[in-house]
Amino acid sequence: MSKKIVTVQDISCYGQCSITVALPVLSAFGVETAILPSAILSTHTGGFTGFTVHDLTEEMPGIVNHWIREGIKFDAIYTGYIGDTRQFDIINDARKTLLNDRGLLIVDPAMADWGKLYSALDETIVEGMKKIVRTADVILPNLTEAAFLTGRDYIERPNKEQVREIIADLSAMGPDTVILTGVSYEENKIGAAAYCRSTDTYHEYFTERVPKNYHGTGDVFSSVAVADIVNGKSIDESLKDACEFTVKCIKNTLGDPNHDYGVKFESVIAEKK
Ligand code: PXL
Repeated sequence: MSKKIVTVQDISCYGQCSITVALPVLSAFGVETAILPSAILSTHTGGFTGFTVHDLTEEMPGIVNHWIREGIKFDAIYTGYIGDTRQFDIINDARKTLLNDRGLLIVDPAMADWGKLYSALDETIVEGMKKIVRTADVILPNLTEAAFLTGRDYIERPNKEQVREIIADLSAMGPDTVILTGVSYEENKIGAAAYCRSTDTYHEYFTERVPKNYHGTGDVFSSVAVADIVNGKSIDESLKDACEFTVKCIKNTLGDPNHDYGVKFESVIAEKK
C-alpha cells in the first residue's frame, strides 16, 4: 500500500522551495503527501527582498485536531522550514497523535546554508530545532545546519575525520539516522554521509559537483530521501537517489541565467516515467 505522510514547512508562493518542491517530488516518488503549512510567504527569503510573511501558527492546532477527529494517521511527519518557535510544540504533539505505530519523525532543520542562518530566522529557531532533532528518527542537516545544531565551528569542506565527528555529535543528540548533506572530499565531487545507530552502519554517496549554488536544492534532496525512506528503501539507495536526482536538477537549471532562485526539477520528474 502506498505511504502517506504530512510535511510541515512554509508555502513560499514563488521560488521553488519548501512545499512547492516537496509536493511534486514526493508525489513523483509515489508518496501521498498532506501539508501542514507553517507560514505563507510571497517568495522564499534567500535572494529576494521585500517578501511578505504570514505566520500560520494559530491555524495549525485546529488542522491537527480536525485530522485527529477524522482518525487520519501518517507514516511520517517530515518537517522543514519553521518560522515560529511555538510550532515545535505543535510538531511534538502531532508526533504523538498523528503517526502510525511505526511512523517516523523526519526533520530537515532547514534554517541555514553557506555558513549563515536564513535572513528571517534567529537563535530561538536554532534552539527549537535542537529540541525536535533530539526526538527525531531521521535528520537531514547540511553542514551549516549541523554547525548550528552542534555548536561546532562551520567548516566549508570538512575532511573525513571531521565529517565523522560532526555526524557523531548529531547522532549523540538522539536521532537514529543522521544524513549530512554537502559533504565533499574532492574538488569535483559532492554528496552525503550518513550514520544509522540502530544498525551501527556508516554510509556515503558522492556525485559530480556542479560549481554553482542554487536555493532549494536541500528541499529537493530531502524530499527524495524522505520518499525513499518511507518507501522502505535502504540508506544507501536513498542517498544515491537523492544525490543523483538533485544533481540532475542542478544541471538542468545551469543553462538558464534567470533561475538562480531554485532548481528546475520538472523535467527530471518527467524523465522518471
Ligand atoms: O529552501 C529552504 C527555505 C524554505 N523556506 C523559506 C526559505 C528557505 C531558504 O531560503 O527562505 C521561506
